[in-house]
Amino acid sequence: MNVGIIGFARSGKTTLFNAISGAHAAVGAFGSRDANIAVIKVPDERIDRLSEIFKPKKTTYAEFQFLDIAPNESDAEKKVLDSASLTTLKNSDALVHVVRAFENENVMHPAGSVDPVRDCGALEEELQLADLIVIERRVERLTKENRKDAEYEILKRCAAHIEEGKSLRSLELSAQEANEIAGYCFLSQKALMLVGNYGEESIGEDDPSGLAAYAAEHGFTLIGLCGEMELEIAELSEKDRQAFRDDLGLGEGSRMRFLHAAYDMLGLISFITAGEPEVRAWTIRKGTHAVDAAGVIHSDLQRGFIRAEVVGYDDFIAAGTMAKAKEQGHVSVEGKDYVVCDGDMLLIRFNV
Ligand SMILES: Nc1nc2c(ncn2[C@@H]2O[C@H](COP(=O)(O)OP(=O)(O)OP(=O)(O)O)[C@@H](O)[C@H]2O)c(=O)[nH]1
Ligand SMILES: [Mg+2]
Repeated sequence: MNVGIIGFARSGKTTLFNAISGAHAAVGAFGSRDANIAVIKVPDERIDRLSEIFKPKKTTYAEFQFLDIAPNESDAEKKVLDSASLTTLKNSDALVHVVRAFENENVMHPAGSVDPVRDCGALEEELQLADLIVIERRVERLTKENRKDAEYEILKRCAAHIEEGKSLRSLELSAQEANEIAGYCFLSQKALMLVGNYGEESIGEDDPSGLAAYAAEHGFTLIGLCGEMELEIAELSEKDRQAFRDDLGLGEGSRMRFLHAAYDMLGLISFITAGEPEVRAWTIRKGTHAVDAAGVIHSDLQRGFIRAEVVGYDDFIAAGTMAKAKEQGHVSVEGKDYVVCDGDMLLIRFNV
């Protein structure tokens, strides 16, 4: 999973990136001119527990890759994203828009004032326009070649949708139509989560900037946090961290809240493989069939799939060992079409 962090210059992208990844990328005016990249392991108590039981040679957590997009400072038009960033983001599975909601007169906002709802609209529009340019170029080409085929029809529909001021995310497509345009990796079609970066003074206040109402109206997942404080906390020792959070009434760490929200937004779940060589979590979308889950592990397992032996994590823990779980009838034998559930422990039988 690859998540692109975008937002206006000085909105706190790098601050958030550091807080969730434990990286130490430079913030403020000295920030990098290139995107920062970090891979973070998704904490998972189930994997911890299974590692204790199986004592594997290797333990592997699910991973998220984060890309902290550098601000566009060259462009006279004051776009948030330059063309290099737009290209980079095509490979992202989802976008996170860090919206500045903190006041700080020492930190300039490129638009001159702090207005979260305005910034959300502006960024959406940029993503839409970037898609529209791609669409128009392609439509022109198809028209020249006199190819008014299925692709042409669907692109025309996409263009009309954007011209109404809407993102492709909200365009209803059949599976076949979605497939037809998947190769374009349209930016306004990607799942997008909002992170409101609030000032310390806003902690505990209800929707101080109107961002929550905006998110609800447009169906965006929103998490609110105070980036600067989260970063300070992230740099404390583990012991001090929770005490500090409890003191301030901050609840779960930004990293966990962020990851949970991202998992939800993307409709992701984890399944597990456990054995002596390795205990490992794998990330898939909800609704994935066993044969496709096998493919996430290795293409051979997908190609030569025979069956999956499945036990839910809780059932396994209750039984204590695989043999007992079998005895108690908790291990089922499933075919290709079995829909994998969160926490399923899978053993794929295959033959190539
Ligand atoms: N008061 C306050 N300042 C913040 C907060 N988050 C970030 N800042 C400050 O705002 C400045 C910009 O933060 P960055 O994290 O570098 O923002 P950015 O979006 O990565 O900026 P660019 O990479 O230049 O686009 C830094 O001086 C931060 O310390 C916050 O929650 N509250
Ligand atoms: Mg930055």
